[in-house]
Amino acid sequence: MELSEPLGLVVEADGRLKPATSTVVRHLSDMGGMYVDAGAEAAMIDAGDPLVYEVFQWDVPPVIGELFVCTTVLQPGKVGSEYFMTKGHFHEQRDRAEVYYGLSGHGQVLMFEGDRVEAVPIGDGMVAYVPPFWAHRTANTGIEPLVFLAVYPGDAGHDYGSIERTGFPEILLDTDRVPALIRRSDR
Ligand code: M6P
Ligand code: ZN
Repeated sequence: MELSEPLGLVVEADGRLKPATSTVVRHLSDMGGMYVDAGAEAAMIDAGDPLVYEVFQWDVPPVIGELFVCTTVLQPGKVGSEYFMTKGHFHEQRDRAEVYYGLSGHGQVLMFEGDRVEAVPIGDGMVAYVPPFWAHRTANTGIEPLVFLAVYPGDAGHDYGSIERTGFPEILLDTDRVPALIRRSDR
């Protein structure tokens, strides 16, 4: 397989990566049942199905040694009291790590492995490190779009299945304007 050529990329003021070879657009209806308040989710989908996030990616050959580069623009908002977030995934190759570099906005990267859950802040100039084996998702706790750049190995892959089935063990809720991680079983 041919490997990538040297390339320069630009993150535009709105967070779009240029050039990008693939774009993911996720509205609330694309996240089927991921928010804990199913009633609020259904009402928001009925009322116009808001845009939650977009990913702008420079694709590379999916092999060891290459690195995917992408930006995510995650809108501000809540479903009930749960902040807008990405779907979240494990890497198909579980032992592949990832780095996030925050460009604007305010949020947290939620990670879990086994029964452990950690939240790392992300925002302008902040770096979050996702270690091997940890599932990861990002929540926007601010009032403007959260923009971050992610870099991850070419052969990592995305495994959404287990998150779609069981969710994260803890969710990030707005409690009187303060983000708090709450055990799903404690609600
Ligand atoms: C980051 C990276 C991407 C991921 C995106 C959205 O930019 O981790 O690989 O696709 O966030 O997250 P998800 O795929 O979980 O919806
Ligand atoms: Zn990842």
